[in-house]
Amino acid sequence: MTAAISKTSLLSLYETMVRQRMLEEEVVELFKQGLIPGLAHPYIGQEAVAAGVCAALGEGDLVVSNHRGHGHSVAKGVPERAILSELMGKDAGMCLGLGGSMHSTDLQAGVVFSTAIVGGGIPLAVGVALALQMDKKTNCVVCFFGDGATNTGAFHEALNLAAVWKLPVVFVCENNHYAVSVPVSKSTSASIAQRGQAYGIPGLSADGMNVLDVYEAASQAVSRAKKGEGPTLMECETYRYKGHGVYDTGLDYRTQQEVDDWMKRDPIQAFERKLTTENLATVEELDAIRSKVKSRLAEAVAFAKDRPYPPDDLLAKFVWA
Ligand SMILES: Cc1ncc(C[n+]2csc(CCOP(=O)(O)OP(=O)(O)O)c2C)c(N)n1
Ligand SMILES: [Mg+2]
Repeated sequence: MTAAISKTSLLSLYETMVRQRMLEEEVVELFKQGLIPGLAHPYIGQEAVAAGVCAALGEGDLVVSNHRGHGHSVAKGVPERAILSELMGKDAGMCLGLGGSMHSTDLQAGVVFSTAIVGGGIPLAVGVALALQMDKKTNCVVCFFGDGATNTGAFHEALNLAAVWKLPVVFVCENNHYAVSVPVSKSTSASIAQRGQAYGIPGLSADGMNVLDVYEAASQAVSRAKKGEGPTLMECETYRYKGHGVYDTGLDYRTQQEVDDWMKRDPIQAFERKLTTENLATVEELDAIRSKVKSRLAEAVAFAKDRPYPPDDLLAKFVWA
């Protein structure tokens, strides 16, 4: 499979994951410094999912995101400076600083919206897919959500309707094994991927710690959606290294040993090993990518810190009442 992917695309997958990781590490620091109001839910550990899925998308394809969405925005091409400005509530943010971490939109990049209502984005993504179908577009929409979201009624209603109407949507479940503190083993009776069968659609399982595995599954799902064959459910098994949110150590309901075991499968390190041992890239090339991302991130942090907060009169502009 790797042979079919160009070196440029492989390096691009790597760069996307490094951008996601470095951005989130910075977000955790900025939160500790009191520079990010509200909440943030780190994506660290899950990078291969959004990187692999978004690499399978083309021009005009869309993404619906959730509360753990910074990595989705990065993978869809939103610049770090717009994300960080949004998180800090500054005027250069994706939503002019009004949305914050969990409610960010960048229509130009194709991030239609993100929502903090668990499962709430799934039926809305179906609506986006219906609009694409009615407009006779050849694009698709990807909806990212967690394992917890698959136990909401909205998930089941949305999958059923999308299947009946053969809508161009790819449902991507990021099974990071916890919904806040509840392990998936205590909330979910069968494999999430298998739930696709109940609605007559494919249910694909991908290794969410392996960016190429995710890319391959997503490519199948995207191609099916664009051919008018309908939706696909993808379950990507992954893990969040940090707590549920920036306030949570993540160790009250799981052991350090469990975290360490997952970290041994780190998606970025695993991909580095693959690229270098199979002579697909050199250590120097990967170092250069990390340096580039690091300096661009430092510029973005300085940029966001310098920006002003949005003017007060902007508040009333978006109130519909
Ligand atoms: C409808 C609803 N119920 C509860 C919450 C509180 N809440 C926020 S995130 C979350 C867990 C989500 O778990 P999962 O879907 O697995 O996503 P993850 O956080 O693991 O990425 C909960 C219960 C909410 N935001 N919305
Ligand atoms: Mg989860």
